[in-house]
Amino acid sequence: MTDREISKLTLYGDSISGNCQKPRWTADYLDIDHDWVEVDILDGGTQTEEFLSLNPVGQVPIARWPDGRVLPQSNAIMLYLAEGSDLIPEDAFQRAQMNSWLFWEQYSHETSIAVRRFKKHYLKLPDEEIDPQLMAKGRRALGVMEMQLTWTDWLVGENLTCADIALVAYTRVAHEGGFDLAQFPNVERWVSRVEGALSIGHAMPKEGVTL
Ligand SMILES: N[C@@H](CCC(=O)N[C@@H](CS)C(=O)NCC(=O)O)C(=O)O
Repeated sequence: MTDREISKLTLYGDSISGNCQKPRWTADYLDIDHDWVEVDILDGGTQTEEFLSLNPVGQVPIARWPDGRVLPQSNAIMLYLAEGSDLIPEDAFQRAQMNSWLFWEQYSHETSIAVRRFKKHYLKLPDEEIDPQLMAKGRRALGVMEMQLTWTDWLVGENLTCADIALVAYTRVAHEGGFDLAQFPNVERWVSRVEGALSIGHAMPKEGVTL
């Protein structure tokens, strides 16, 4: 993997991971030419010596450039790729609001919704073996988004920003973690809006997932 010759921006990620989709969707949306290298997290792909030499933390996504630069962390990669584009508000306060959602996503949303999804959908753990706090915390997070999206179409400002991309990543597949998005109708409508803006398929509950 490290020996691989790269001639352009290369994103390493696992397609089942919302975190990994964030930089990929951003690059696609902005027409940034890139290669994608699939790294299977369930098969230990992030723990090989080769991968650890790129990211000692042992996590995807990472972005790598031909000049040797490597950048981990989904939101950092997304922000770097989106620099100067309409995905980042020009107004300083709106930019701060976008960042506020991004920090919240990593602390309060991803840590409940993505974690419960991983345990339920991928590790196939029965509900009794999953920390009940994850459901409670995830529902609280969806409630916060529902409140915001009752008043606005996008999380910040009048159009799609990095905040929407970050938050939609796991919200659109929340049903795989046992969350019922029908109870959050404004969030449900926003998911379709963001999926439409990004030209990605709709992750339909009960009909499998299009990532
Ligand atoms: N805060 C990081 C989280 C990255 C993360 O948790 N990556 C997971 C996939 S979603 C991973 O690589 N897990 C494999 C492992 O820990 O071995 C980000 O947003 O990029």
